Amino acid sequence: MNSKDQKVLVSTFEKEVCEGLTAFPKYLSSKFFYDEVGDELFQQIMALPEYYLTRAEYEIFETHTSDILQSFDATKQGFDLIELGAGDGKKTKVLLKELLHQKYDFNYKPIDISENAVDGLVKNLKEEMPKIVVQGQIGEYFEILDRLKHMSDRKKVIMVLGSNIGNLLHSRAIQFLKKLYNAMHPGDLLFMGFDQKKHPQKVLDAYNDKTGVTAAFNKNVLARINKELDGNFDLDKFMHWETYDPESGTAKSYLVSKEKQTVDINNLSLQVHFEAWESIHTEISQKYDDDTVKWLVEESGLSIVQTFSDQNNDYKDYLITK
Ligand code: AVJ
Repeated sequence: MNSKDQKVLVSTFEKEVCEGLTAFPKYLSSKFFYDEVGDELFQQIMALPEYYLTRAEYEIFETHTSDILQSFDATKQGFDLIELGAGDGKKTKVLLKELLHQKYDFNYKPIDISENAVDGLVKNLKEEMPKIVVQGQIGEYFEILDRLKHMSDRKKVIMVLGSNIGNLLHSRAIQFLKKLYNAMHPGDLLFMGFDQKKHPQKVLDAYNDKTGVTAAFNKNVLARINKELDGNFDLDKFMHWETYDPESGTAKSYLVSKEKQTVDINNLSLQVHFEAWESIHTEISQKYDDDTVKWLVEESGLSIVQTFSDQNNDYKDYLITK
């Protein structure tokens, strides 16, 4: 085997773990939270009293169902409903039920980075709503977008819910929106959730719950390195730390080493040294306001048509067009 072949065999996970843990300051991408354990922990997060995001978007779907569907397909010409980062599809089911009920002509294409999540959702929909044509796909946002353009010639309504875009820095969010722009034809729609700026304490609490589920979720990336790359992280020697900057609207998650230590990652032949209180940055969860969303959207060549908000104005879904 030559070195080029060998490189191909190195997974993104291996490559990025190596890059992130040898960098200064250290970082790991939040996309690696989501294995089977991580999916389960995220389910628990969505049910936490502190994690308002899911309930707020659920409320929007429940109170504005007809308006939202009307905005998707006013002319009833039929469309493909494509959901990026579908997860368990709990919120989307509210819409799917009503789309069926009102006899809209549509296919549902859920896409997620977690194979586990997509398989579960497709199976579940087969049982609960057998009439819907569902085509699940597994992949990362950026790679999926390249496939999206050629996926069908019907009108597309692309959904990115849960403020999933909040994991991207503004510059990457614009790249992502530009890619969506390229995948869209005029008249196609994008329906996107953006968590809004609010009382800083409320944001901090959402990402630092009392029961420690978020801490376990954050540490799951270390557990994954132990499992998949034969590492020996001692999870008790790290603590979860959350910050929120009300000016930028950026919530950040870290894992902080409680002591000076060295960790082996055998499959990478890597030793990682930590000074006491050294951090690994693991996630950003961006909070927005209308001006910022408008800027991101217009910077990408798209425009906002309409917004839907919960009663508290904690969270907004934006209907966007090319
Ligand atoms: C799924 C990316 C929207 O950032 O709010 C929840 C993930 N991280 N608690 C978020 C998450 C910690 C979540 N997103």
